[in-house]
Amino acid sequence: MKKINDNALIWFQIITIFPEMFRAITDYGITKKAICNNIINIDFINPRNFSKNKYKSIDDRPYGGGPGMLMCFEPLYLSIQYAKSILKNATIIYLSPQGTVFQQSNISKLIDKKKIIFICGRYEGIDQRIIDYYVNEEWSIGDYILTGGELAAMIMIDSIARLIPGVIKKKASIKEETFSKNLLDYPNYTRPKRINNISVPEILLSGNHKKIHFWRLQQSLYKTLINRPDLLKRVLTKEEKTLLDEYKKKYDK
Ligand code: 4H6
Repeated sequence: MKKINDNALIWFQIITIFPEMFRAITDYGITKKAICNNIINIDFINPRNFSKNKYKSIDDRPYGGGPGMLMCFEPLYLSIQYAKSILKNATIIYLSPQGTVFQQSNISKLIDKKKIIFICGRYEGIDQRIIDYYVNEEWSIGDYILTGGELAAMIMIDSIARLIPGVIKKKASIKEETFSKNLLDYPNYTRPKRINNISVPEILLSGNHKKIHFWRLQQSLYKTLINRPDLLKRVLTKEEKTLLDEYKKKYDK
């Protein structure tokens, strides 16, 4: 029998007109396993079921004019009330390009909430009164526009799920990650030592753990400097500065 950790159970209630999209996380990999092991639970509410319109429509034109349609207040409001009746005291999250940008450092506070309702917007967005009166947190996954909030919700759930105790086996692999150190990852290699005439860097085969540590740190620092200089705004330690200078001397022209 699999061990079930009741303390860790995080419940996601998702308000979406496209619940089938979420198979990307419910049917594959570690998130699927987390659901099977009762570490996370994902449930759906379709606002279309709350449309009182005879065509089951849930969109309407914006007051003041302009292109496109908006999700109506009522089916969303009724979906939220239903979600809240299932998940008492849940935090209601709305994903939109107007939200605060979601980062790795925001995840732990969300894990502590244990009950989260996601509202997935479609069309050009939703009636502002829902946001003003019923939404607790408005997040964005980054500075780009999607056709709906579903992919954004899945990305948030995936990144939250893997930090829940029991979802990923090795704690070390999480602690060592890019964003906890504010440095990008160093390059990794696995067998064979040589393939298509391409070799693994000699130092990784040396067995000298101290040298390997400094090589990896040097690789991380240089990669970060080139691809994400914004992460290197902090003051470098003397050791980091030395490693970076040494790398630049060797490879920069
Ligand atoms: C809310 C409001 C999230 C949701 C408008 C959602 C990007 C993100 C959406 C919209 C999203 C993000 C609908 C506006 C389509 C543009 C769905 N896009 N849009 N960065 N899209 O987190 O038209």
